[in-house]
Amino acid sequence: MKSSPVLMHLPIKTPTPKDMYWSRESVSELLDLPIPELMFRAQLVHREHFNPCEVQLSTLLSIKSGGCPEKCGYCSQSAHHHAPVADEPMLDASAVKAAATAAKVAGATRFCMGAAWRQIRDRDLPAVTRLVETVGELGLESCLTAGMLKPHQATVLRAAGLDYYNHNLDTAPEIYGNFIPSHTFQDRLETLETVRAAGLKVCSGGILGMGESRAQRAALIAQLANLDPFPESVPINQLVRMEGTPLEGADILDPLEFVRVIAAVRITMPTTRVRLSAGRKALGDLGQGLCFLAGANSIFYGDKLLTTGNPAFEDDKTLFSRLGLVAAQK
Ligand code: SAM
Ligand code: DTB
Ligand code: SF4
Repeated sequence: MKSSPVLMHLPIKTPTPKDMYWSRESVSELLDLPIPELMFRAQLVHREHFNPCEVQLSTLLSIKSGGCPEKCGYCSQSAHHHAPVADEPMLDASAVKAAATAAKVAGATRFCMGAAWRQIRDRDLPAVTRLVETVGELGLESCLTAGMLKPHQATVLRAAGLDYYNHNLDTAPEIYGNFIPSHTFQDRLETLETVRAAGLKVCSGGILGMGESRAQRAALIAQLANLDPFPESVPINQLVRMEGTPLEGADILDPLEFVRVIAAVRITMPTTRVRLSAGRKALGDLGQGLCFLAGANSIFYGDKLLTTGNPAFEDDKTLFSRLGLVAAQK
């Protein structure tokens, strides 16, 4: 059988040194591969670093919902949009303890808290710190996503035991302002540097389905992969088209495009946890199954994300059993 031109100019075993620079063109070449070739490469990389049958479980809780001053076009929590999401006060430690305990009992190893803030204010820091400590006391890994962060705040959170900070680059730099006009891509990069400098682990990924091209998806992946070091966790969200937001009428993403991105993230960031995040319900069981074959090895686990639904615990248990997957210990 003749080998394809693709096979001749890309090595079968994609090089994976941590210091490799990924041009957006090289990531585009991956995204453009025939699916069987792309999946095979992703699986080779996945098996070098992980047991492909183990998936890490993170549970998400919104600790401060709605009323956000930012204008992210996809988000139901912006005060500038007309989504039916109320501006709620921050949850207290007892509410977080109850939710985190339930998550642990259900099998989650990481508990992620999300706040609808542009940035953490110093006056909120003691209360947020208490929530981080509450999660740590239960023996769960903790993750926080609360907008931009200053160096002294990152240091306080790390000292309180925070493990991860989530701050997504979300989309390609050249179109970031089209969807998110109230802060810049550079602001996001600076917060990620602050997170890293404080010794926190980085969780950063993006949203697919906002009308971006495949080449723009490659640009996002290259940005993430070229962070030095690349993030320990990469959540990939499919846009949930929220009523009352500017993106409520966005075109539906081809699920195979989502799968391609998962595979390219796996290849370019071999040791990261690739998390299926928003949009799992829309992907369905077969779509998710393909994503696990492409190297996804983490999910948000629990029937709610921040303001939208997610598959129920029991549905995920059934899916894992059908696919022969088990929960990772960490
Ligand atoms: N306010 C903080 C921030 O913006 O970083 C933290 C919360 S924010 C909701 C966290 C991430 O959720 C966003 O960066 C985006 O990737 C994702 N997200 C929000 N709304 C979404 C939607 N409708 N569909 C898919 N992902 C969404
Ligand atoms: C991430 O990348 N996705 C999560 C988490 N990190 C904070 C948030 C998804 C939000 C989906 C829409 C909603 O529930 O409001
Ligand atoms: Fe606010 Fe975050 Fe939503 Fe943007 S994504 S509007 S910063 S909660």
